[in-house]
Amino acid sequence: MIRPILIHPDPRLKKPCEPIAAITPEIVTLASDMLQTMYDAPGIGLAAPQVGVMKRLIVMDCEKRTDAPPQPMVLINPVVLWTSEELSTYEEGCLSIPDQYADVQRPAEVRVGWRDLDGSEQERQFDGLWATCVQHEIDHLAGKLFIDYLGPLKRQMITRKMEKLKRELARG
Ligand code: K1U
Ligand code: ZN
Repeated sequence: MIRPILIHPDPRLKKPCEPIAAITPEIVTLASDMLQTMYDAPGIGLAAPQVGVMKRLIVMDCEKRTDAPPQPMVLINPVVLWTSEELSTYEEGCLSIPDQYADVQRPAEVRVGWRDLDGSEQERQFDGLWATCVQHEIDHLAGKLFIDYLGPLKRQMITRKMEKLKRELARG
């Protein structure tokens, strides 16, 4: 099932999420719905608070080659274990801030630990777009958006555009 994506500003996008204590059938359904929602958008990542669920779960697929098989990933309770000193800049977007893009500088490589849907502990080092995306998604779980890395004027300009968009969408 495709779930509606919350648009900034929304208080749920600013709150920290709760860890997942047990992988229940509801969590399995949430992960499946989030992958469907991400591919439908389309996007390369999605965090549970973006669909209004305040739990530490993210999904990603940053495979860019159109001839390669999809590489869906589900990360439960992800934590950043290590970040590189080297930084990289990427023009980020966000499905909760449609059609707005800005350069964000982040560590070029990160090591992340998480549980998969079987409950097994996983650990992996990410680089390139995967590293940018996993950091963007883990930020969502702490109530942080990519616009929080921008200066106050740029952030306010984007927020005002989103308030206008939400008023227009509400009017139908
Ligand atoms: O978390 C989100 O809002 C999803 C977001 C992830 C992201 C994008 C860019 C840098 C870091 C994290 C998106 O997927 S925005 C859409 C997007 O980037 C995209 C859409 C279609 C094809 C390729 C990329
Ligand atoms: Zn986002």
